[in-house]
Amino acid sequence: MDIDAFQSKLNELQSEATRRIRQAESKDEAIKAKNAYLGRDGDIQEMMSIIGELPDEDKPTAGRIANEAKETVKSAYEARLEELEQLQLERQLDEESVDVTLPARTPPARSPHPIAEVESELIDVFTAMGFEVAEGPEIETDFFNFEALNFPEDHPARDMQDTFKTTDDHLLRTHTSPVQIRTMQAYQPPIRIISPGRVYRCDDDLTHSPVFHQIEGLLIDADVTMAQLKGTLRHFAEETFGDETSMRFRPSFFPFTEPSAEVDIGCLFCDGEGCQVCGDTGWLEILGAGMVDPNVLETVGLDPDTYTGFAFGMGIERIVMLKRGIDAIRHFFENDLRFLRQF
Ligand code: FA5
Repeated sequence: MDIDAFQSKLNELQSEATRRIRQAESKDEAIKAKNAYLGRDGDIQEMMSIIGELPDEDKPTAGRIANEAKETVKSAYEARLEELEQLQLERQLDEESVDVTLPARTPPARSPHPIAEVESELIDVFTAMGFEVAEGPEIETDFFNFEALNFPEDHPARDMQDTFKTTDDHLLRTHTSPVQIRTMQAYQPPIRIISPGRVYRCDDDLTHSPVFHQIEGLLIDADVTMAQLKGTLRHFAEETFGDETSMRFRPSFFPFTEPSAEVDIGCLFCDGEGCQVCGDTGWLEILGAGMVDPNVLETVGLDPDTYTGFAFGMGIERIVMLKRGIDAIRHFFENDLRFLRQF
């Protein structure tokens, strides 16, 4: 082979190689095409071994043009890789492109959780009567949850509220009544507060949950009477359950009120006739209440000869269940959308 034949063979291979590389549709195809010419057994690579057989004076020219051909093919290969990457990116952008003319996605319709809804209805009823909202911590000390409320240590009255303790002195509050103590310590009478919030007890059945909600009420002033307690709760019952609702006070016991009462409303399901829901009594228990015990007033430094007061505490779940006809308390805490979407 002479230098002219060498050159024309090389030209032929170079244009073949660049054409194949430019036509490659993928990175793999481009690599394959490049290797067919520049790889160890590639056609252009093999031309290098022929250089040795050329006359001495042609060897430098042959070496130069062979290297130039290799460089040209390599450049074509690199350019094609870049093009392929660009194409791939464009294809991806095309697929993922946003159609700005599409109508906007509207967020799904939301509604408050039934407990939050009734809680805020109850807050409206009491704030309209002049009560203010007060809050307290859910992790309480034994002092605020029990001792200051006249539950002596080891007294059987503590057994009424099965308790989650976190340390010897700390517990998850079992009722909202500790907010009474915190408020009386912080403010002078007249005091008129309601305190909604989460409370915890080691309970679990159809009508009792380990976490539930209460609303506490407290009114302290000179000459507060039980008649005012009854009037306040009667107004609450009428606003919450309707004007025709009947109500009764039954004597009861709470360590922090004296006298104490459980308050029932006439059964909403049978109009007092007696049914399964009210256990054939015609009445449904909705809250505990009473006149603030003088011992409690003394503990917070108020003179029981000057001040009197009433307090009440109700379970919110119980009220929602009655108002909305819900048969098991656990529905509130299961987050089942089939339940929640009904409200
Ligand atoms: C109390 O918790 C008193 N602190 C209420 C009170 C306040 C009385 C102020 C006097 C003065 P009791 O343990 O009865 O009382 O609970 C009040 C209400 O919470 C009950 O009527 C009931 O509706 C609700 N309740 C009690 N335990 C649970 C529970 N595990 N799950 C859901 N609701 C509950």
